[in-house]
Amino acid sequence: MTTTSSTHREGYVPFPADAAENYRAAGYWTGRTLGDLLRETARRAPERTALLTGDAARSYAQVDADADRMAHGLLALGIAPGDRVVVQLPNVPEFLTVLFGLLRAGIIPVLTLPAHRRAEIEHLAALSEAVAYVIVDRQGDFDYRELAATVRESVPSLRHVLVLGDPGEHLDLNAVARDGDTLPDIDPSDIALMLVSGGTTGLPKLIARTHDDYAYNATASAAVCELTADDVYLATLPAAHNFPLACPGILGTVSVGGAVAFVTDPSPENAFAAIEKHRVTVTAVVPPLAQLWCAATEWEDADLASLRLLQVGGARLAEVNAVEVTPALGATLQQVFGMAEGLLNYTRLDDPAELLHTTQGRPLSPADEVRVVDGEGNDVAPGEEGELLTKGPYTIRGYYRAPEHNARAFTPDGYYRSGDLVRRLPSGHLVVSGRIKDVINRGGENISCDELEEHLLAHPAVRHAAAVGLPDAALGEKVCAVLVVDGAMPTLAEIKTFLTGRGLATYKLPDVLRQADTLPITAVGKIDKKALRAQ
Ligand code: OOB
Repeated sequence: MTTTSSTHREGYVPFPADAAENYRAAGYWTGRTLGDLLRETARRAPERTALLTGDAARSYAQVDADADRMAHGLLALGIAPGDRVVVQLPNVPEFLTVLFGLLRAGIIPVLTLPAHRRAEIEHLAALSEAVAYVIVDRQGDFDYRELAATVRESVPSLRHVLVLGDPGEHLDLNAVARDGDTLPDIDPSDIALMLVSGGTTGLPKLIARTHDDYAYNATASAAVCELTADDVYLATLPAAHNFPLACPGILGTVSVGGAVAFVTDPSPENAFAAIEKHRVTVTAVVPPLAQLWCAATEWEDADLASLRLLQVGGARLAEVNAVEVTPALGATLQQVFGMAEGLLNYTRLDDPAELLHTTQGRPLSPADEVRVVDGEGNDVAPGEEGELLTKGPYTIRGYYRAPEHNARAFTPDGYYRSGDLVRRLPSGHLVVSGRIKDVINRGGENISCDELEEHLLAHPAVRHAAAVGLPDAALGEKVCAVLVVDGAMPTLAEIKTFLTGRGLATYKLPDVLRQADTLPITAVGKIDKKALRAQ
């Protein structure tokens, strides 16, 4: 017997009833749960490979049974449907069993990234009132068991720590699975899982996604990427992130009966070996990794011929880097502009090269509503820059347990204010031109960091570039360009001449140049401007 805890709905902002009805009537929401996606494939194609691990492979029938056993085991521990469980696993095959086990039990995974540490985990565990925390024993020189012991002391709701590997003082995850009879009925409009916001200010927020909306997110994305049962998806980015999880990622691949493989280390050496070994056809990366992979084809000799689609997103991909992808890796490039809050934009596989290289795609769904607005909230003229506002069948109406923040982050009529600056082309494709807050105010002139970075990256010596504002007594802020270079560092005068030659206005030219060996990155691998500014 299990009882559903209904506390999980406290602080959840549901879709309005009329919108939900429309999404169902139009067929976007099908009433399938995320657990059903796996179940349906397992029934249709039990013998097909679901999971490619180091040397073995697991079929859909096996993974389906593993997930059921995990679900029964978790419930037997006294974790109830509706309870929240913080999951912090690297890209290991067990991620799949734990995820589907939780989903099948109606227990809500709070999907944190391996790079999160005490500040984030404590905050997310406390906010969600999590009852359990799933970790791996250690990775590299970091011991998650110690982190868990600390978090347990400060978060009283945490009753269990489940460890993959040597459990130490905690519970052994591998000993949890057990047989059982019936699993709880799951309401597809209920919360399936929680993602963590990639927000650039303050502590991360929780993004509750329902079965209905997230199943649509994954299956519609699979359709746009033309995924089939013959595809092999490599989870290169941390699997807990929306992009590799459901865009179309792991869930999209499972829905069509393809195979999933994982790598914990996305370096070219390691990822290329996995691509060759598993005959990987699709994967997703962030722009700095795409750049590294392209460069690495010069010295790595793995066979990448199986790769048909490289998805790049999470941050702006500069045109100079976009054009390199297909010649270097032999795969079609797809730009993906997405957000854990919902809206996904994809370039389509048959888009002309110009659009593939210079835009961040167009909305996934015909039901996505996108507005581009000025500072007063009025729609800008077509083609003009403005803030992207959005609502739709897979975009949240509010963050979890964050009423004050929601009052600012959503319009009264339910649009999410993305904070992203975009231009919309006649084709519907969006060009991301920056973040509202990622501007430098130099003596009253606003300079978009993205724009300046794009120009800096066009310089042959510049591998990575980040523009940040530095406090300045006279100007308020001055422009600092931090560069990672190949070979000799250009001088400030050379950079100014180069940028002027590209037609950049004088007030946007850097005042200061700094060289760095590497740029700080976020948990998913984007350039971390906040950390850079702090430096
Ligand atoms: C993805 O999701 P998040 O939640 O980690 O970050 C969302 C933010 C967006 O609001 C935007 O500021 C930025 O990341 N972003 C991009 C971008 N894709 C995301 N900025 C410029 N160009 C792009 N292509 O990052 C995410 C979620 C699902 C799929 C892909 C990425």
